[in-house]
Amino acid sequence: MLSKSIETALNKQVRIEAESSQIYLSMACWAETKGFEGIASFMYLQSDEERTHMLKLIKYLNERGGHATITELKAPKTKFGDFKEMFEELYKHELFVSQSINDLVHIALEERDYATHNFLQWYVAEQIEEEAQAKTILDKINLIGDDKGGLYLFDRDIQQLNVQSSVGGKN
Ligand code: OFO
Repeated sequence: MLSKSIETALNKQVRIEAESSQIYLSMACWAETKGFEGIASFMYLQSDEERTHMLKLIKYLNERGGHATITELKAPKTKFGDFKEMFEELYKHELFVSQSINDLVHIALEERDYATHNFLQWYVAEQIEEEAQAKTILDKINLIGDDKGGLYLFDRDIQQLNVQSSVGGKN
């Protein structure tokens, strides 16, 4: 049985994962309208992943005697100055999510809720992966700078990341 404070904290994370999904969906749309199919499909996939993160929390909440509550979400940004700006935001957002997961882990330990603590370890590992991936992409984008040809190749190469993530069986 979940305590009220754990239930509230997990529900806050449900919302963060849902907002993450919307943020990446919006990035996918922006990239697609700019004609960057590779980046767009990478972002669509990221958006789907965030939804699975949200659902995993929802299931856990409901199965452990809590109630997952679905709320309205903050509207994501719809336009970006350039891809560098967009990927910087993605990286910053992942850092924010990691912090939020760390806070949750902290609350679980304080409450001596070891089941929730154990459940959250999946998210701790996931965030390490997501942060690293976002950082790798950002480093590449910084190397490319304003080079249009480089961006074209990057758009093609990022498809590889999609394939690797699905082969790696994330989620
Ligand atoms: Fe939910 O993993 Fe990224 O944010």
